[in-house]
Amino acid sequence: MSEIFAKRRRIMMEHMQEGVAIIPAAPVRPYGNGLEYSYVPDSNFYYLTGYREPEAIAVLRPGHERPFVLFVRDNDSFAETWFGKRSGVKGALENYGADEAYPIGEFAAKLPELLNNKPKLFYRFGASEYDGTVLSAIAALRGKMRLGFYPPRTIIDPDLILGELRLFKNEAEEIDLFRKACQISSEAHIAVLKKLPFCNNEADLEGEFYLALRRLGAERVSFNTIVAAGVNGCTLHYEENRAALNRGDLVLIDAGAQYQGWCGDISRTYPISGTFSKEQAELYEIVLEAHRVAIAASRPGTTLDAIMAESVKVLSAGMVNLGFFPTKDVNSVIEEGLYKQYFMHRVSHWLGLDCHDVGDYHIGGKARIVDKGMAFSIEPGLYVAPGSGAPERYHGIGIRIEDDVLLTDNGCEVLTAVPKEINEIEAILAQAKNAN
Ligand SMILES: [Mn+2]
Repeated sequence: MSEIFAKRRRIMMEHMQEGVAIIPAAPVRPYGNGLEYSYVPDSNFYYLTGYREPEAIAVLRPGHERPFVLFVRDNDSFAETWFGKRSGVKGALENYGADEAYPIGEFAAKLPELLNNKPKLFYRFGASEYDGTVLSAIAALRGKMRLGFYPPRTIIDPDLILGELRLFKNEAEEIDLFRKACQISSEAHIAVLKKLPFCNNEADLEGEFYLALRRLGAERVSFNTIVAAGVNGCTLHYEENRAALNRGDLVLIDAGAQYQGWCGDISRTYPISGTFSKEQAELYEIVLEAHRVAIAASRPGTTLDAIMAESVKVLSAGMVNLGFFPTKDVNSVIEEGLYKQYFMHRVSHWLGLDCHDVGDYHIGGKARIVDKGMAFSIEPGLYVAPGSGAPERYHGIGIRIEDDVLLTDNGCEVLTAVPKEINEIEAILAQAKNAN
């Protein structure tokens, strides 16, 4: 097990100063009769432990001589025959650096002792199945105060610390994994691009993306893949992915791979026929320019709002030129928010162990100043739904172009690399078709 998890626990405990933190693993989520959704570990729990099995709880108690306690599923030969190997208590101690480890079944009984005389409890209510257990332990201690047992009096959301720690990616080891997740996401996108001439349905492209990311070593998609052909591209989170691909339409693919917990998130929009029509190219170049200026603006000292404003300026000016609005005044299109009919989401979200990563976007009610080690998406788009006020020749076109950036000392590193210039995309599609 990498040292990085122990280092993160030390830093977490320095920020806690005192008290005790309870960080549960994500629950298994059942459906149907005895079936389960594919298991996705909780990122806070994983960040601190590197442990990927369900039914586990990490307890951190700074100042204690055995500060890291891990509750885990114990070994069970019957269950392991059905569902695979478990680390067990022994594995928690030997492989995950736990100072003490117990079977998860003992958590409720041990909790009052763990909380006793700790002034602060770092625990997120409403996010796990243990709220009742925690409240019972607090109540039990409250009943014994005259004997010198005191429960925590202050309860704090651990995300106040973990969100800030996870927001900054400054460890070489974690940056390498993050780069790899973005590289796999990029390679899988390129594999899909090369298969496009031979695909007939959105489902084919989704399948090609999944095949590529699994072959490249990723564990899963970072989020449900979006493959949206033609007018489906105007639905921002379209996930049906089963419509026919019609020559003449664009197809918007928003997909990412998760590698050792780290998430890539890339969107590209391609012409199904192999070449962009005049109208498609006009809109595409506007989105691409909005994407370029946002990347150029991504550096320490700015804000996500300021980066977005750069994109919105380009998108709005482009739409004004193409006659999208009754007015030719770009400023009023921006100030009155008219552009939002065609660009209704934000340009960036934090990115990391969660695709929509943690960390506050505002400080004191204002957009926070970004700094080295922060990572986010750059994803402007234009979505011209049929029935909108735009010139009819643009109706049904949806375009998004998304890359992932990590802020450096004085700019940013673009972590993702998939062709996005029109001539590059058309050349690759022509070459792919001819190679077969
Ligand atoms: Mn995104």
